[in-house]
Amino acid sequence: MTDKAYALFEEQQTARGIDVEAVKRKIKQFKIETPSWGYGDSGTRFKVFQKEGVPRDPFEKMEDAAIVHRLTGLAPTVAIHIPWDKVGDYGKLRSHAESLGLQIGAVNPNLFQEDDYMLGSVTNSDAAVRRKATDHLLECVDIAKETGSRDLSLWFADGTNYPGQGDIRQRKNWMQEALSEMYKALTKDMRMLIEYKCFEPGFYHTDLADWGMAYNMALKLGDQAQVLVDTGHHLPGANIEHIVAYLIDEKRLGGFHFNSRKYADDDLIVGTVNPYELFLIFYQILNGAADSEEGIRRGVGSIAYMLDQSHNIEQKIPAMIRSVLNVQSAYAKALLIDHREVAAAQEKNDVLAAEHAIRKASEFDVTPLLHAVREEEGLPIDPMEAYLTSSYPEEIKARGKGGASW
Ligand code: RM4
Ligand code: MN
Ligand code: MN
Repeated sequence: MTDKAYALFEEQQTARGIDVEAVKRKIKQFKIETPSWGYGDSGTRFKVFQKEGVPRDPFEKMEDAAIVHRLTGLAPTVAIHIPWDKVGDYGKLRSHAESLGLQIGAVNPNLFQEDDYMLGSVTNSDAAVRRKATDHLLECVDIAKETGSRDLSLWFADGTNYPGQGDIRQRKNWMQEALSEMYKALTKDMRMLIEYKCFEPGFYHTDLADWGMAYNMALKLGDQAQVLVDTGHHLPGANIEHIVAYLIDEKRLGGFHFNSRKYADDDLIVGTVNPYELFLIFYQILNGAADSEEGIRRGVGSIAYMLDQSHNIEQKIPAMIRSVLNVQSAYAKALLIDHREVAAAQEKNDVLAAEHAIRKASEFDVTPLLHAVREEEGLPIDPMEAYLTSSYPEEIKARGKGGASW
């Protein structure tokens, strides 16, 4: 059944001049990191819901992440959040992950869950709190050494709620001081991915409010500092694709935190609210990498694709499976863009033809293509169904309620 649909797809795409084998190779290479915190209990600011079967510790989070990877082939790395994933022996967590076919991905310092940080962490007016926060950043660099992680993803809740509450310029300098100290502790192969967010929990100002501030900080720090684009961290209407293209051109796009949003930092399953935006993000990435040497020079090949979601009302493992599949299918569609066709339309200033060349790629049904890829990789054709009909959902119920939460 899939054979026939795939044969048609291949014929149709080949006729358009698309190299379907190359597309398949790229799909097979494409990986997405899942966040450990997306497997645990989480909630809104009104309530944390406790679910049956939720992992009780970081080791069990790895086990759930391993299932997602085993069924999709898409998620071989898992980001950790410290201290949510604090363990006595990170070497042990690393070997546990490796025994499950995983690797530990980005290390995320957490500087927002202690009373000391109520008025800021690295930008707190109290030098002792700034010291403590910076020490935590350094601790995370050490953890990254033990876990074999390349990336440190940095998000700061630092900001203010009222005009005059803090000295914005002073805080900017304190931020730079802390990040510079951390930067010096990096080994040559590590990267600092600097995340920005326009508001929340600070509602008047946020110390790193947008990509420009994160980019400026990265420029001051050096080449190992790059910008992390969390798709939920922009003001409504922001053109994220433009930010992506700009950062690629400046060689400073370090990675993504994918999620969907309707209003604010909603952290919903990626690709559910605005799949076209996701597709357009990939268009910019592939455009940056169209000429492969040029792409490599711009660092497009080392972009870290990560999810940053919290699943409050949905089942956690299926939510993660849906998320990685959504990203994969947006990527697959973007691989069907004929960049020569776009360039030819641009050359003629044919606005409608250019837009059409992009959009039509998103309108192809990539299901037969993805089925073929999974078949070739020895993966279940339908990973979601494979999970739901497996014994795993039943087995984890033995963990009971009250697992790890933030
Ligand atoms: C923040 C930000 C960070 C994430 C935390 C949990 O809004 O997106 O990346 O680590 O949430
Ligand atoms: Mn994030
Ligand atoms: Mn966020």
